[in-house]
Amino acid sequence: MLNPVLLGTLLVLGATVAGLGLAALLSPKTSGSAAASGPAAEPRATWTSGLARTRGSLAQRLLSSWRESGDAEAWIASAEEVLLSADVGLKATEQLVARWRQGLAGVGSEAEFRRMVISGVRDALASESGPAPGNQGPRVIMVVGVNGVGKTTTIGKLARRRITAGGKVVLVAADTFRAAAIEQLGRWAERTGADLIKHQHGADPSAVTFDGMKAAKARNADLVIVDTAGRLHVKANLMEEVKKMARTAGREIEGAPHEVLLVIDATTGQNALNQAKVFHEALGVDGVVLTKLDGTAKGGVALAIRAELGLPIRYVGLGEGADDLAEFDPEAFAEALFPAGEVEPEASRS
Ligand SMILES: Nc1nc2c(ncn2[C@@H]2O[C@H](COP(=O)(O)OP(=O)(O)OP(=O)(O)O)[C@@H](O)[C@H]2O)c(=O)[nH]1
Ligand SMILES: [Mg+2]
Repeated sequence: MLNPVLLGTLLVLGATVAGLGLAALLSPKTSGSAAASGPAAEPRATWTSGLARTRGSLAQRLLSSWRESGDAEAWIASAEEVLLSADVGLKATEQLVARWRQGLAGVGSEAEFRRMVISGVRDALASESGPAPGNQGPRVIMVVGVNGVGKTTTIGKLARRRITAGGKVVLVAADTFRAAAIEQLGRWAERTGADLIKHQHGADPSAVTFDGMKAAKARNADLVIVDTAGRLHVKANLMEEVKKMARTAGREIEGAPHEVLLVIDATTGQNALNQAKVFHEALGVDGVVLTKLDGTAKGGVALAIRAELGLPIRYVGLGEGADDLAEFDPEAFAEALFPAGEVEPEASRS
């Protein structure tokens, strides 16, 4: 699928990224890289590698339509099509196109065109609100989402980040519905050095949550992450169960859960939005983790999530490895979508 010019660009860009140490984007800010300190370093995904397929579906098509289109209006019309087919959604498409329409007047060269596209995407994804402020005791994160989206994997990755940064992490196996779920979280606990609090398969998730909170306080953990079962959005009683878990956590640790993270699988594109609405209405989600960006051309859904749900994206999953989680960064996202090497710096539209 990659043409030779793009491939060359990616190689150059990859070398530049390595040279600048931008892979550090993916490591916890307070410490060195886990891959550097761990015995068997896994290849680490980067924004650039993670967004490769979305880049093809979005930025390259925008650029070629700009190269071909005769005037601003013609480009705007084709840009709308490109955005909609790349799962950006109607609302975000309208917003982006309005931004770009304003910016187009001053654009002469491809390099200027690239800057305009990037700043539009970055501004569309920017969010004012950061994570909720810390509390005295352990910080509690509940991770929710439909089945298979990457909740448990994300929890493992979050544990890895915190532990690499010197923190103590307790994982709570409150997905007691699926037989293998407890063992899966257990493997992540072993792999990352987190503590695991678990009950038997089929146990009451709130009872596990209660024990998890008690253990976190007793062991002076600074982060507790609660794994929950998928399929909740279609089962009212299960959604009630998550609410009960949240109340249980709040009774044991002040302000808990401090963050409810909704995990969304980017490969499901626009469908993910409907799930997200259901969860948000029922639970009051604080932020989104967008997983599997590496495997999809539908990364444009990040823009739809931001525009249609108004929820900040907190993290993105860029691969299956323990280190393949990046704190969401609108600038890095937009730049990786449209690397500098993709345009001819001096070229203007023919
Ligand atoms: N490529 C890629 N795969 C991912 C990513 N995140 C998770 N996965 C894979 O997605 C699959 C499902 O992940 P889980 O973490 O088990 O998903 P879950 O939401 O906990 O699933 P349930 O517990 O069944 O609801 C696994 O094979 C993961 O390795 C990612 O960012 N990139
Ligand atoms: Mg799971």
